[in-house]
Amino acid sequence: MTTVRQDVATLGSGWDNKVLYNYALAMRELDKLPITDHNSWKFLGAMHGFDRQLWVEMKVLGDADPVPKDLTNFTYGSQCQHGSWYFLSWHRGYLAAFEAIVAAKVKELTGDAWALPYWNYLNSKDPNARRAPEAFLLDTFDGGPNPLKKYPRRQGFSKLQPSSLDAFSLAAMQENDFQVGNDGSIGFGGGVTGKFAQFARWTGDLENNPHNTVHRLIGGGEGFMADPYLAALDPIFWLHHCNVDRLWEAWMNTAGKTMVRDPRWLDGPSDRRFIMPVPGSATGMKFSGRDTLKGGKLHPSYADLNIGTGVKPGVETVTRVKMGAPEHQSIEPIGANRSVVTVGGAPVRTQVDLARDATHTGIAAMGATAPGEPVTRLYLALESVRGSAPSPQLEVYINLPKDSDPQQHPEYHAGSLTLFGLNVASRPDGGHGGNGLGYTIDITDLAQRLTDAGDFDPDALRVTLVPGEQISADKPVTVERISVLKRSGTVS
Ligand SMILES: [Cu+2]
Repeated sequence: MTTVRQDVATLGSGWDNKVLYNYALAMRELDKLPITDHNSWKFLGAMHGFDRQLWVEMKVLGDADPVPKDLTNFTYGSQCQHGSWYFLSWHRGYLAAFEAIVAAKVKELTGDAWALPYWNYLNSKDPNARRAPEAFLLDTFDGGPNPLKKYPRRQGFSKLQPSSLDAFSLAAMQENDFQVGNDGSIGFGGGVTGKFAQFARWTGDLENNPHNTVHRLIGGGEGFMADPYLAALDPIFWLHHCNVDRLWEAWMNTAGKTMVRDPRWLDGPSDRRFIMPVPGSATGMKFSGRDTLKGGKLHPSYADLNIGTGVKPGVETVTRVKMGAPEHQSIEPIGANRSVVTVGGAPVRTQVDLARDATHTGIAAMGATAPGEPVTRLYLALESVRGSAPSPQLEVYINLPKDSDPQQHPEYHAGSLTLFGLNVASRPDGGHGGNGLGYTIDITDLAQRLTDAGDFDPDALRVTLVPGEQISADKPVTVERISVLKRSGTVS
């Protein structure tokens, strides 16, 4: 790839931003193509997720529009990979295909070269970083409607407005390992799966935050970005994912980070290949994880990997103790609750009974820093989370005093989850039998603080789930199991 992806904020405002002007120009043309064309706006969007009835309802598609078979038989359509270690590699291929098709159109229309820009929304040096690039908010373009604002977003949307507890940060960048343990329940990149799965099981740290959060902050309850079936139709999707992809690239280039080398990741999935359309052709391009890494045909090039990434590629800056090679670390469940938890209109409490000795040794080794010493981290795992809303928000507290208002006690807040794709992952007729989603929340620092304050009982952990956006008595969320995981390693 010869073109370099740049920070959209550095390219000018409004339609003076030439890259976004050309983007709008190309999208207007790609929108004229029918969904049967592999280079059409609709076809590209449907590759992420497709539901004919919903698309007709949302007036994306006409009632009688013919839909190509290769969209509905999972060849091209509904390919997006979430809740698994393929999340980052699949989306990298998806970005490359989209970028190539738009760039070819820009070239044809203007003669300009074009690369997808990224939205650097966590750039702490830019006070306007959270504002959407202006071109996505303008009503008109070139005397007509603005293609970059074609589809609905959260009401009144003009910038990302996370709540004070929202998981909107670069915390994920501190994790040192892409995947830990046999199933990858813990790690930067998501859970292990050998097979194709639109929504698999364990959500990786980066996918959880900022990826999922930003989808909800843009989409709200009514916008396309909140729903995997519609998200990729919004042109802003691509600038968001471009930044997520850049964060992965920055992470891989940082000393002390361990990228996965498992052949199942490099060459998988085992049951099929990922496939992307190419400009002006009906024949697709197949790829696997290997192609997305340095030296591979889908490896991108970014203008900068430092600003707004929370890491300094090339510089040894270990902010968190290394726990040894991922394959030498272990993950052990040290307790679980006893029944399914249903969260509707109000906070719900549940108790996780802990194995006392395992908890004691776990807590004792949390702060280890001397090389060769055993070191642990603690995680809260939420398994098989199900519901019908597309991206509900769930707040998680531990050891919150009984009958107290969670809002008044941020000191017990363990984490905030955006359950992006919950609707798709919970469908029994979906690719994964409605298994729902899984999350792990790092509670090491909180457990340490509670221990220091004498408020951590090694026999039991009290967990409170607080409903946020898109959760109500009518649209509840259920959590099959809540457990505590102890991750053990050796300081290295
Ligand atoms: Cu996404």
